This record gives sequence, structure tokens and C-alpha cells, in this order.
Amino acid sequence: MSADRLPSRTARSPAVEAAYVTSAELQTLLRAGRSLLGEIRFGTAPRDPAAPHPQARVGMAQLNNPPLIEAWLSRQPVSYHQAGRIRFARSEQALFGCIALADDSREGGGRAASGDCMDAGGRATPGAVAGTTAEIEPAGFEGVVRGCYAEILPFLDAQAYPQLLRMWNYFPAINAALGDLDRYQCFCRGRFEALKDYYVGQFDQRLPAASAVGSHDGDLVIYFLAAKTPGKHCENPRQMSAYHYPPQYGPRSPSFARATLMRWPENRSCVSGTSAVPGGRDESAYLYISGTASIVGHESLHLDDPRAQLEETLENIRALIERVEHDDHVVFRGLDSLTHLKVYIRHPEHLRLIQPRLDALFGPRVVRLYLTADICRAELLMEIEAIARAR
Ligand code: 3EB
Repeated sequence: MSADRLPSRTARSPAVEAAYVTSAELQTLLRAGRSLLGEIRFGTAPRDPAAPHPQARVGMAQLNNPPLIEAWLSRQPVSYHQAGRIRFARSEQALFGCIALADDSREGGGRAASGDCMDAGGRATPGAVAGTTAEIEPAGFEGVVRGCYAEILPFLDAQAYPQLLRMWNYFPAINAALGDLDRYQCFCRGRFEALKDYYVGQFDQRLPAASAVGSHDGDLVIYFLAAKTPGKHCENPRQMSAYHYPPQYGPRSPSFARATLMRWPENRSCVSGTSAVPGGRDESAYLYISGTASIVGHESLHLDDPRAQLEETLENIRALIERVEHDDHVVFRGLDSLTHLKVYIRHPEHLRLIQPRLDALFGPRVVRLYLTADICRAELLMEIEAIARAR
């Protein structure tokens, strides 16, 4: 039952691998010699405060069984560190880092730091979410996000892993109104300001793949994967680049690429029990696909129709992979190249529409993690992020 979720036992040993696995499967992988870069648990799974590695809990209930951990693994030795608020792990090839800020630290941060969220004409705000997070004033949240990014970017340069490949951003009440904006738009402005300040003159070219999704409770969690050598950031022919969205979606556009293509060098010599494939290649290419929703151009399509949103989302992912195959001469096999899917579903009752379709489309080799989450635009009912592996 579990074998399908475990990375395949081949001589091709990429430097970095994602695994969506049970706690027992993770122990098996670690006993087999993998190193843990970092670990994300979902829902109410407790965090182990004594663990040496980067870890976070994201307040999104998992909708399918068994409960899975998002683990990032290396076949090379890994060391654990902390710098400021960033907990991180380093291997020779990769750096995985995480910031998790509790509610109380959010309230403290940036009260007077960065203006407010009231000065730009945003779209109509969706229904506010009641609760403690709504009491945090706009400047506070925007300033905290800006502060996190302003800490991460110079940190990566200082560590000599300056190339961001993939970012994840999770926080509660993403659709809640804050003045004329909502929390997602405030998040976008804080992120934009920090990235613009740091990536002077190369903003568009350096934005990595990302997800920004609403949790139901818990911390602001930002985690990321970075490398010494750059990935190639990619755009989707069916979608306007998010960093060019018109202002109706917020005063500052979402700063991310649709996907990042990474060619990890393969590491054959230190794998015990396997040998190199004669004539095999010396790199393995992965496409880290950003959160993808039913957006064509810049517009949300199929309001109130979760099945149609799913189909549009799949078409977006298919077109993105095809574009990368064509432009970068990497052989994927369309949707068949997907290995991991994280499916965010706003209304848990839509699982019964979405899961059978994905079951029919994908065999057991594609690991699916379904999470209850709020999508950044109130009208979006689902979003999918994915990893594809080249042949
Ligand atoms: C979209 O295409 C949907 O703000 O980092 C997807 C992935 C989305 C990442 C982000 C937002 C982000 O605009 C939303």
C-alpha cells in the first residue's frame, strides 16, 4: 500500500526530492539513508519542538487518508541551523528554510512600518472572516510579510544559496477584508515591496514558483527551497504573468513565476546498494509548478462550478508543461510527468467531485494530498500545485 508514495529505488539519485508520506514511511526513508531537509505537517498534527530540522504546521485539514507529511529529502548529508527567525537545513546542493510566526508575534510587528492598506482602490472585498486575525491591523500584517521577505533574501545571499526555486506562503483569513483591501492583497504588497527592493533591475527574472493559500488557523508559515545554481522560471501561455496582473486584483501584483525548472545534478557515488546506470544522464530535471487555478488571462473562470474549475486548472497545468518541454528541450510527458499534487479545496464537500476525476486521470504513482483551504480570490474554489519529473 505504501510503496507508491516512496521515491523509486533507482540509481538516479537526485539531490533533492519531495515526498508526501506517512510518518512511518518517513522513518523508513530516513533509516534507508535519506536526510531530512524539512517537514511540513497539516491540520492538527503537533509539531515536535525538540526536532532539529526545519518544520512547520499548517492549519489546513487533510481531506484524504492516510495523513501525510510533506517532506523534503536529500541523499547528501544535511546540517541544521538557525539565523534570526529562519530555521534552515543545508545540503551541498540545496537550502530549505522556514519561518513560522505565531499570532502574538504578528501583532507586534510593523505597526508603523509600511503605511496601511487603505490607500488604493481594490476590488470589492469578499466576506470578512471573523476571528483574532481580523483584529490585526493592515500595516501590521503587510509589514510582517515584508519583514519576512526582507530577512530571507539577504540571508540566501549570505549563505551562498542565492537562487530561490520555490516558495510557499500560508496564513489564516486570506480573504478577510482589511480596509479597502483583503489580507491576500496586503500580503502581495508586503512581498512585492521586499522583492522589488532586493531584486533591483531583475525583478521579473528572479521571481520563483510559489503558492499563497489560506489556512484556517495557526501561524503565518513561509518556507522555501533555494540552490546555489539558478532554476529557470517559466510562464504559462494561457495565463498572464501574475506579476503583470492589472490593478483590479490589488495595488501590487502577486510576485511569482508559474513554475521553476530545476536541473539537479545527480549524485551517484554515495548511494550504497545501487550503481550508476551505464550511459545514464547526470542530472534530473524537476518542474516545480506554482499553485494553479481556474484563471485564464487574468480572469477567474467558471464561478460556482468546481468541476469546470478543475478542468480549467488541469488545462493550465498541461499547457504549462507543454510550454516548458518546447522552450527548454526537457522531455516531460504532459500530465503523465506529474509525481506530486497538492490539491487545495475551499469547500470540503467538493472533494467528491474532484477526487474521482483525479483518480481516473492519474495512477497510484502520483501522490495526492487534498487540503481544505481558502484560495486567494474569493470566487476560486480550488487550486493545485504540482511537481513534474523529466524522463
Ligand atoms: C493565481 O494564479 C492564483 O500569490 O504566490 C497561485 C500561486 C496564486 C501563487 C501567490 C497566487 C500565488 O493568481 C493564485
